[in-house]
Amino acid sequence: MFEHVDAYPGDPILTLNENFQKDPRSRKVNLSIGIYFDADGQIPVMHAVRDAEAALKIGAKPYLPMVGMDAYRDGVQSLVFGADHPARAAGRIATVQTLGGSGALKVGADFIRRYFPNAQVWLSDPSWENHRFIFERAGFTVNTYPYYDAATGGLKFDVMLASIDALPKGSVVLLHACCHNPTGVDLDEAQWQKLIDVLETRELLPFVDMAYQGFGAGLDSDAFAVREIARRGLPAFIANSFSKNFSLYGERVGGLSVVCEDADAAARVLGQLASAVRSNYSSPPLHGAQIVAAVLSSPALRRQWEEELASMCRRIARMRQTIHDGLRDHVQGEALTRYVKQRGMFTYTGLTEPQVAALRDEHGVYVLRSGRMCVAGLNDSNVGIVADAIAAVLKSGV
Ligand code: KET
Repeated sequence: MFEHVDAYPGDPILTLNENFQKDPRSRKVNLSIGIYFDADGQIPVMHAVRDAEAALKIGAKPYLPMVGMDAYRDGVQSLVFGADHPARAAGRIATVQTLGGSGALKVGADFIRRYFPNAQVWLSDPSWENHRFIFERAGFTVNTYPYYDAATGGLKFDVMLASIDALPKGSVVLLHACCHNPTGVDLDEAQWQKLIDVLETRELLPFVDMAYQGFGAGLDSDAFAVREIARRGLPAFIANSFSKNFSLYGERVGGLSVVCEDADAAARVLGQLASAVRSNYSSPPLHGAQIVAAVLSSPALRRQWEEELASMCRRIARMRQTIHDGLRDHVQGEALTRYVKQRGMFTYTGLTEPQVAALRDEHGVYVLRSGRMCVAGLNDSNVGIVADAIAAVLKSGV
């Protein structure tokens, strides 16, 4: 019956993370998956989350509505767009609760495929590996636009812009709102404005993935592109996730917001998103949404959460500086400064596949095959091991 089912080669991120767990070496270091670990190498339970969870009354567990919990959806909108955003006031945004950022991408992809069946999708080169898997599985042809400049460790903005300027009308352009995964290289505000001009004049459909809000320049600045696109009246899909900024990975808390031309369109879009949810998994889970809604709606918990998130960012910045300093004698120029220049959880190290394999096999240091390092996995106990391991691998000439 199943002879034609081929073996799954595994996922470049999740399978590597699972292999790390099975590695018996005690000095191993996990810099593979995009998870924030604290100074002790643990996934933190944020105090705001703990307090919100403790205050939850254990009660009945009804189904949530297909679109999710109202207070949660309102929390998503006010965090992503800002509480007073004009698109929100106009009722132009259709928001559903989703199974993390991944679920938002999938529900959005299915919706676009249904209503815009001829559109193709363009991803940055490179992008989060799962973007391609999600959009291809939803039936799209997936292409790439130039993005990362390996020579400078920065952005090829002009080439990127020219390439997007040549896309057919109605193309779906996947953008990272902030803390680009895997490169850590973002657009600045002036570049976003130019890109939004092109999206508008070419009538393209931006699909913005915001999985790291708060890990770049701050909760509001990180949402600049999203808010500007919505303010200027472009239609847009926004996937957001609370996996990282609430440290709620396994609760699967995310949101999909579709910015529409008016409230009437938003109501119809919301209905079809509900239908997409119903025919997939019926309705989203309760627990994580209760926690996020409680934190975002309580001024005291929200303040506490923002402070904790800011301190997580400070720790990442300190680790960026520490690994930079540790590599100073072994890595030169741009290949070194990128450790402090690139933003968010990741640095695109430029290490080659054989170097990555040597790091893992000989030193127990796990980074992705692409050379992406999760700097949020560094701490005072392992950063020296990692710097020494990279130095040894570079010296060995593999
Ligand atoms: N978008 C991006 C850009 C992203 O990096 C992730 C997760 C997600 C969406 C998914 O978020 P979630 O809410 O968990 O569904 N990235 C990390 C984990 C993973 O690959 O699933 C990572 O890149 O390591």
